[in-house]
Amino acid sequence: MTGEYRLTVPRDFLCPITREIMEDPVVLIEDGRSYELYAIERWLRDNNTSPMTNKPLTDRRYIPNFNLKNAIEEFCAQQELISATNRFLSFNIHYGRIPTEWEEKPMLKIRISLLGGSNVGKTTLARYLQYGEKANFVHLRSTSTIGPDLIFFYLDQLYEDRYVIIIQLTDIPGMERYESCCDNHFRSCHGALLITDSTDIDTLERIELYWYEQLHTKGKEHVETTLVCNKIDLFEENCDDTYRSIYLERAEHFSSSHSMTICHVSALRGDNIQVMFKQLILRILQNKTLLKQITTNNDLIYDTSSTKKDKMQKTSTIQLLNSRTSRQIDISRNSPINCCKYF
Ligand SMILES: Nc1nc2c(ncn2[C@@H]2O[C@H](COP(=O)(O)OP(=O)(O)OP(=O)(O)O)[C@@H](O)[C@H]2O)c(=O)[nH]1
Ligand SMILES: [Mg+2]
Repeated sequence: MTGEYRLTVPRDFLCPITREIMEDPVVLIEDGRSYELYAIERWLRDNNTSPMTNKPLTDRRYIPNFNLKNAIEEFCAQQELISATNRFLSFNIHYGRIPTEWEEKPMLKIRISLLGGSNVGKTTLARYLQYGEKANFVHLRSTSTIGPDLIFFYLDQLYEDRYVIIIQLTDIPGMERYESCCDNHFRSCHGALLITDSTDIDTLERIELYWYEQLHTKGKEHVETTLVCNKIDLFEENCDDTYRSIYLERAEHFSSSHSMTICHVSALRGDNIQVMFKQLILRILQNKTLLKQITTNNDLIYDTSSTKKDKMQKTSTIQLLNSRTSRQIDISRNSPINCCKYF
């Protein structure tokens, strides 16, 4: 996703004998230069000169250089952090069982809600993220979602080299008669995809007038949002120029006036789906307020008692484990296999 970034090693951190970063730097008193301890010891066994000046030594003593050691340790810690960030940025979103070696690691859960009217493509989008191109071969009953479906994913890179990131995706029913059951998901989500069908400008209006308003009245103050213009395949093929420019202008105006990202996708073909999710996840993790909630308040939204918390934390894993075995079964739109019963 991004190129590898590394800090330049200051020359003073390198031992003049080994040309490597020092772990135990010592100062040779006579020439005032720092060397790696084992390297200067070896040098002085065979030589009676300064490795740097080549002049004969009258004083062969050396003392630890604590200041340099501290500076090198700080540099290495910073470099390690950068390397961990570089590794993390190459993450992909996965559906299925988390690697066994991660099962005991601490988990952070990010909640993302799919919001938008009926038929805009929320379930199709979630299915694409689950199954990729195979999504089109998974048997789906062509019914609308009737209860919020929770689907769990994990990122295949550890965050800060230690946290497993679990993504809880909520696929909300878009039909108006189910709207009242969505309040919990407005309140708890850290990020939301506001989805429109780009071939139907009324779905954009519904986002402006209802879904966005609900999210901002009931949701977290700092929730990260993306305006999703779905069905670009149909938009490009079937819509005339006049309609397209009206729709695009309105979508861009809405997104820029609310400082949200806009993304053109096709949930059916999978265009831009992974990229869009990756961008949203990174924005959530870069949002200090949300990150604090995710790291300190993870899973405490419904119940603060430790027993319930433990149970909920395990749920993510359990759900991921179950999802592997249930994948080949008939996967209807509203199949409970993706619903986590504890929430
Ligand atoms: N051509 C095309 N069709 C799409 C796309 N996304 C979704 N669809 C179709 O749109 C219809 C509705 O998609 P759903 O994913 O069920 O819509 P939904 O938003 O989940 O609807 P509700 O569950 O009622 O809220 C289905 O027939 C999908 O195949 C897309 O990007 N391109
Ligand atoms: Mg649906």
